[in-house]
Amino acid sequence: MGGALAGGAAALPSHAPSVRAAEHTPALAVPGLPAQDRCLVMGILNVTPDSFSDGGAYSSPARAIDHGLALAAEGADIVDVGGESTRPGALPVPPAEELSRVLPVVRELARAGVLVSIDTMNAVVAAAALAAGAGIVNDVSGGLADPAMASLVATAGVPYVVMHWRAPSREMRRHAVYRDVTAEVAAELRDRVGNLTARGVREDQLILDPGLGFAKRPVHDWTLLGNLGQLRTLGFPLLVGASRKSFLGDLLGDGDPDRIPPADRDTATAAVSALAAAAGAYCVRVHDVAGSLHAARVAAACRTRVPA
Ligand code: PMM
Repeated sequence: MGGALAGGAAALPSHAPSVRAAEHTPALAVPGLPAQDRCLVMGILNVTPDSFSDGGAYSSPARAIDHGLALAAEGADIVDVGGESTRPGALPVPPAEELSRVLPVVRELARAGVLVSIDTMNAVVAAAALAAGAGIVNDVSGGLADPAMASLVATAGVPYVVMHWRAPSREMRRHAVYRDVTAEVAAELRDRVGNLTARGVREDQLILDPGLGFAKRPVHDWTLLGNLGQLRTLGFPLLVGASRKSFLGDLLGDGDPDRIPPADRDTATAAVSALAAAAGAYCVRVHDVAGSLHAARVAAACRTRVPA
């Protein structure tokens, strides 16, 4: 019985990749973020009536605050508060509306000692959230949507998540055209870094994100996930946001994502978190914190608990 395993291991070719070999020490520390010997876990808190994955569940401030505290209690290193849905086809939300959704939640979570990131493309919203106690800006447009974002982030000096983005949600589908998605995403992220640092943002503030599902088809999402090592050569910490996304529904529903509702994609999300962490991701952004925290710990243990 046990021989099957031993035999299988002996039969592996010497160049076979192993989880341990693929794991990189998360040596890229980001000032302002917790130092952990594992991939960080960012819990998602969408204070919106219309997000694809949890739309409406936390649209009242009281319910959102309770859920943010629950995410932190589950072990989230960061709670990411967003007030504008970015689902494909979504329309922009006026800044005043976005502010009224997120500010009471950011303020209360920060007061409770939670490390909050503000998920916004709008510099006015980011500035108000930082003033209310947020410690990180997460901008799915990587500074492209609002030209004022770079100088705000440069002045604030906080960690800044720069996601790969090509167009607003209402039109992103038609931008999902690539010849070599990994090379193009890497080049476009490199371009963003150059633009942001030229405007005073420090390199050590930056966390890069391939933007799964944003102007991407499932094949692009899988390719980027499979090539995280190539994106790591950009030299920045990577954040991976796969949680409950359509490419997981597409896989589990055998080509029909609607067969697998977003809330039934958490086990697959945790599997992605384990693989991303093993490939050296710095942070994963997820709805179900407990599953991905276990995944991140397992990936770290494959590196740290193996006797030399
Ligand atoms: N995805 C969504 C929203 N914000 N931020 C980052 N950095 N990366 C992502 O992949 C990302 C994000 C959309 O997903 P949601 O509606 O479940 O929040």
